[in-house]
Amino acid sequence: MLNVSEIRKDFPILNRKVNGKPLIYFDNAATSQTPQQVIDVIVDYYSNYNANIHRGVHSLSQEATDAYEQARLKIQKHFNAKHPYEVIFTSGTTHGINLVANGFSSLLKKGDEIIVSALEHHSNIVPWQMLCERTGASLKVIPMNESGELILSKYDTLLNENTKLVFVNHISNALGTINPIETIIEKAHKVGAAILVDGAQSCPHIKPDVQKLDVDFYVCSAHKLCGPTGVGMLYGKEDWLKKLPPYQGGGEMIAEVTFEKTTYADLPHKFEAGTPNISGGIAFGAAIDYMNSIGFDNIAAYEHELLDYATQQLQQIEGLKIYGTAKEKTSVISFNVGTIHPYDVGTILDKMGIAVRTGHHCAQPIMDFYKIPGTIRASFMFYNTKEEIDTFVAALKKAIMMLS
Ligand code: C6P
Repeated sequence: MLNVSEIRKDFPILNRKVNGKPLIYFDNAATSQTPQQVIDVIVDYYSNYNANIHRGVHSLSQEATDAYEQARLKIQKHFNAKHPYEVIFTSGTTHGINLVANGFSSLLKKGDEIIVSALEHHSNIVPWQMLCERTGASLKVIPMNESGELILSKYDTLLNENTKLVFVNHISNALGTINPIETIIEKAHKVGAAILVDGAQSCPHIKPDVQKLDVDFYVCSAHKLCGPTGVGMLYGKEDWLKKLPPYQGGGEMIAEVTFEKTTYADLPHKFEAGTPNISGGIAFGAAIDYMNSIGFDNIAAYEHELLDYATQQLQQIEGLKIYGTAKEKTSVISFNVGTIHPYDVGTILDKMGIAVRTGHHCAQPIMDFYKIPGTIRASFMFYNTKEEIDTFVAALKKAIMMLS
């Protein structure tokens, strides 16, 4: 059982007003809020030991390096990577996917096939299309059904000996569907394909075990799990990370540089060119500590309660249609009301202090599937409450009256 009123005290932003009304923040799938514990870590870094890492002999640099590498260890432990050097700091999910897509440029050829799912965010579509353009490989798509679930029997028909890579998200950002990644990974491996799982939406709700999943690459962003923006991680199995060439050249990623030839640093530094987001990396570690102190089982159970409660309330509104009704779903509700434009609803809700996301959610193929321009998306975290949902539903009814 979560003590939500105590938890809410950790989040200073939840005390503010927006347009004169207490903030109700239901845009967590875009970015989660940051607890004081994580904010303090960032302030402490800039107040006490701001310095570049892995470079200086001086004390500040060593303190910063130690804290940054401690964060890497926390992340390794959290995701259960076998080695710390299998954890690459990135600027976020998008960066991690592009790093892998770029690396595969030299490993794919014409005739090779890669598979993506119909439920992907643009970040997990466009880099692979660019990879296909560079290599001549072709892109196949696992289709979805009306409920927003992937049709796995169709996945079976796409897999063959030419399949080199599969990309799928763990949880859809637009619909909240939890994909059966265990099965998807197993099937990819049966034909010898590598698989990348986009964990941007799952990392705040589920604690994945990358070794148990046997996934080749797993990417996520810290800002989705109560950490700062501009930092994330790529997990890759050691063998794969050794096979892939570096993504960016620069300081930190080299062993030796001459004008004739440069040799690259070992993992993880081979993929970490330039000065990283040091405070962000350290705060990412603090965010993981924070989430674990609440407990992922507690988080999942409570958020499921919120999802069920909100779904029941919304279903009672005439003309309201929920998109994404998968059996396995996380706390995301995408919906429209009649022919009212989502943007108009979002704007009125904002006037009442309620933050939701409207639009295509960077998942245009999903919107095309349903033949809609976009949806209103409410997404909940463990610091939200049923009372907030009540206020949101009442505000939504008012908005519908104004717009009808
Ligand atoms: N989705 C949303 O409102 P970045 O921007 O790199 O941290 O994450 C990109 C990304 C990749 N995959 C999935 C499944 C995602 O949900 C996101 C980010 C946000 O849904 C912002 S567009």
